[in-house]
Amino acid sequence: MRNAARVIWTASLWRYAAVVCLLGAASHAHAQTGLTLPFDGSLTGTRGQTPSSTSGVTFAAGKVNQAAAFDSSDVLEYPSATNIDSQEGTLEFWYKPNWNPGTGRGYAFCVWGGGGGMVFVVDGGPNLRAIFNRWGAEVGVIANVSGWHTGEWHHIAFTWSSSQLLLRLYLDGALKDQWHLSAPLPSISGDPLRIGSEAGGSDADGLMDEVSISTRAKTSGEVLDSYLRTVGITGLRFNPENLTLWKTWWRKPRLFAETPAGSVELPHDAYPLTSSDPSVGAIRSDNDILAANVGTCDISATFGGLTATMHLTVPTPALPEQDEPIDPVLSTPMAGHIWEVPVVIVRFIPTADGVHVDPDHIGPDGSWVTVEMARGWIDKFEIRTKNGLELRSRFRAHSRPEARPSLGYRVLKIITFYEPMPPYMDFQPDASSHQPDYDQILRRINAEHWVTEHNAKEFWIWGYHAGGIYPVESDDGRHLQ
Ligand SMILES: [Ca+2]
Repeated sequence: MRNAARVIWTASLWRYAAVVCLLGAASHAHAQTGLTLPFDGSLTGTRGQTPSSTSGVTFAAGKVNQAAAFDSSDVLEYPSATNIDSQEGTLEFWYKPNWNPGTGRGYAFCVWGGGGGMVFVVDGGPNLRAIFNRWGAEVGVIANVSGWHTGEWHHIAFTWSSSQLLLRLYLDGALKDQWHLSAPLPSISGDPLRIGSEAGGSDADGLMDEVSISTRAKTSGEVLDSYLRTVGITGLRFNPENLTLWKTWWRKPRLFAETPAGSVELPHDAYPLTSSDPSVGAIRSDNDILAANVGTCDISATFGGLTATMHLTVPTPALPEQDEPIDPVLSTPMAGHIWEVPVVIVRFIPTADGVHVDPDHIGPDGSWVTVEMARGWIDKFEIRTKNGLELRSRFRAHSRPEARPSLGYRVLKIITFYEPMPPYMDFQPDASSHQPDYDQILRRINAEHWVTEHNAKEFWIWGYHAGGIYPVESDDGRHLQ
């Protein structure tokens, strides 16, 4: 068994050469603090630490060689000095529950300190959670685990950092919860540090393996590396592998590691991107892709010695963007107005052939709509919108015919893009429909210039509600009545 584990280590070392280099300073082999418990037939830590008290703990086949088995009468305690730090730390381990959700009882993995101390448990929910400053102003992180099943291994990691004022909880390599502290954590003094049970209380009721406590908060990339190093990567892929971005759009790609336990999305800071043609697909400093020019290129990412490639297409619009003539009704605020409201208007009319509005973006019901029809409708709606907003800004006009419009709208510019709207992908990226990415739209038209140089107070954006886009809606449609 030991030889088998060494093979896994060796095989994964070349895969993770890049990551391991980054982690060199934190390598367990050289750590002077922390507690690493392989539980391979022994309760002794890798620095030679022996339990200060133990009874009843047995060993069973583990995730890596053997694991420690805990049930209700078991005790396993270590001195806390140099093994754990109250201000900065990471607790990570593999866990195989002996139970299915629905028991309503709690399970304890690690406990240090009484009042002001820290506990790592599953509650009756069942929720995996850490509680810090116990019995004081408690703070913590939590993740529901009602999808667990008895006999399944899971990788669990908690990090805490008073210097970053941050608590984090990871499950199977992925960040599940975080909490921003308003103050440093309380210091904890005294012994013992309990593993696998809380004396006189809950126990882990299952197997714990490869328990590692370090005295600094590991990064998301390091936690993921711990997880993947054990499960092994069988492949690396982008999703999607073919990406279309219109010129000026930017996007964080999504990279997944395939493992025997399923696919895991890698955090963006865990892999560098390269472009086969930066004049088409530029890699920006925050590791996203900017569609700099029309064309195609390949974007690649390397992680753990594997490389994934996606094909980027930056299409040529069927029609070039257009500065529209502005009707004098739109460029002239209503007579008698009190406040002027300068406006910039942006229109998105996606078209594949330059004649019809693209049914892919407005839905099959709109296949008969031509670009010219859509333009004509928007022309009318703009005038109607301006008049509606101005007329309804007359204070108590129902009884005061002399009431002046408070607002007088002046349209400064109208620009039409014959392209889809950029979707906002940072929120619920797996959803089939997204709100428009207003940041990308406003930056594209240099909204800052219109605000600072021309005093623009509103931006009107004409789009559509189909083809993967759902705009933010409000009741302001009443102005159109
Ligand atoms: Ca082990």
